[in-house]
Amino acid sequence: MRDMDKAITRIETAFANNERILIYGDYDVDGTTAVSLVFSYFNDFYDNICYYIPDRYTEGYGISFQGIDFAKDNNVSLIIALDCGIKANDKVDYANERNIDFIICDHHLPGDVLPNAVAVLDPKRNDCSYPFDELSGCGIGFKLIQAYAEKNKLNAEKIYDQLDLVAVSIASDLVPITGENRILAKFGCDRINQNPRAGIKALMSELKLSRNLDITDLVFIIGPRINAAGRIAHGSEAVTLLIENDYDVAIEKTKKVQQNNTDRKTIDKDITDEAFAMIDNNETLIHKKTTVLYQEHWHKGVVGIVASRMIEKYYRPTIILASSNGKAVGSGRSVPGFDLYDAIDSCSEHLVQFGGHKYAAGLTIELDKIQDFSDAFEKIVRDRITADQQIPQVEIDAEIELTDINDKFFNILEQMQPFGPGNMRPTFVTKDVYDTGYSKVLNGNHLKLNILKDGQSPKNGVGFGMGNYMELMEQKETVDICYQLYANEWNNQIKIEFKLKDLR
Ligand SMILES: [Mn+2]
Repeated sequence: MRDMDKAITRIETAFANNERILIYGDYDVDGTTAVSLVFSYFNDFYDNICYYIPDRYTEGYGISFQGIDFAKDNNVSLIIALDCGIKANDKVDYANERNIDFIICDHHLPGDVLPNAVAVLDPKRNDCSYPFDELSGCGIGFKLIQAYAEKNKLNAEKIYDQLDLVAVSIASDLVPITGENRILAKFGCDRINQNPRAGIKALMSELKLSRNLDITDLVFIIGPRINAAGRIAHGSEAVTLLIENDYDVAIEKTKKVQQNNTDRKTIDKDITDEAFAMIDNNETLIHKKTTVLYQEHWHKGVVGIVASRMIEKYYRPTIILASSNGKAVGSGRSVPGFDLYDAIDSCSEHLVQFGGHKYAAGLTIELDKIQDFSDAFEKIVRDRITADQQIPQVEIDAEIELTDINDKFFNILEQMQPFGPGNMRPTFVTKDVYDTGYSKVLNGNHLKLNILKDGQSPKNGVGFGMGNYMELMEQKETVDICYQLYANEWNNQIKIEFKLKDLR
């Protein structure tokens, strides 16, 4: 990777001169896992090292002046920035004026001019020929320690011990699980399931998770708990858990992480319910093509999560805003295919600032401009969104018969793991199946299916939250089902079952 030699040489000089090194990373899962990874690895043989995570609310995303002041106050002369810094030109200059060097390890798109750092590791640099562009921020941190170990002929096992964190970052940052990420994710999941670090083991024990975890579990169970620290308390709480070597201490720290997550869920649910009610009780809002909502008392740490929930229900481009320092700040989320960033860009005259990409964006608005922005955004979306983009689509990989579903078929499918963005679990369609008479709605509105197709033996499956489809099954002679296959372990027996995605 471009600049790797420079980075390693600078780190070796720091070790040789016993310089104080600061590991700096963002407050999200990618940032905190990256900091934990690089810190744990170097701290194993080098003591003069500390870490810093900015406060989400007082400092915001990326490298902050406060962080550099902290470094100066603590006699730091080298900062290794992870998952951020690629556009922090002014902060790096500020550090240079104070005789603090920077090594930047980022995976975001660089601007026209790179910061004046000792080394800038970023596979998305135009002049970097590294063959894989989609590493997570934590993945770049892994490359750094890997290069260090290689150059110094150190034990490779110690490097691989850190892969659990890389897997968590890959899952949570939603980078594609293709190429090198798929390999890192596979061996990272193996490490989590065979011999996880104390912090992750403690988290799994607190959650009573005894089964093997996959990428989906990392996205929905482990990731949110690490993330909750930065949203509710402080991102450094996640790092203290992930770098803890003592299991009993880790168990104690997990309790705090769990509490943060419970608080986060309560806040998130309260706001979501309130937002649903705002729309459902308003005829005009119900029929719009967009959702733009603001409440002064909403917590800005969860606006992104709430926006995603709104899309699940109303399926349209959504922006949720909360107040911050006299302005409205918020997060936008889009539906597949629709370019949210472009749409916001077209209304930018009403905004203080905005940034993001096709499906997710952040923005700041003056309070008295919210209505103007909301109207302009609605108009732009109404003009641009296609009919297809307004209906949830299920992508189908293949049409198969019930007789195709057997152990051998399933085992071959499982070899495609780990699944995730860029490598989704295959979705199948089987046509003309019918109820054996044993299908039913379970409490909580889940559909328990037992279906047949002429000449083929019956299969079991479940459709979560799809109990309302029972009526359709009873009306029609045969239905087409769309599903994914899973192994269901019950009474020490493994059964292949399908998870219903759609039915018609
Ligand atoms: Mn990242």
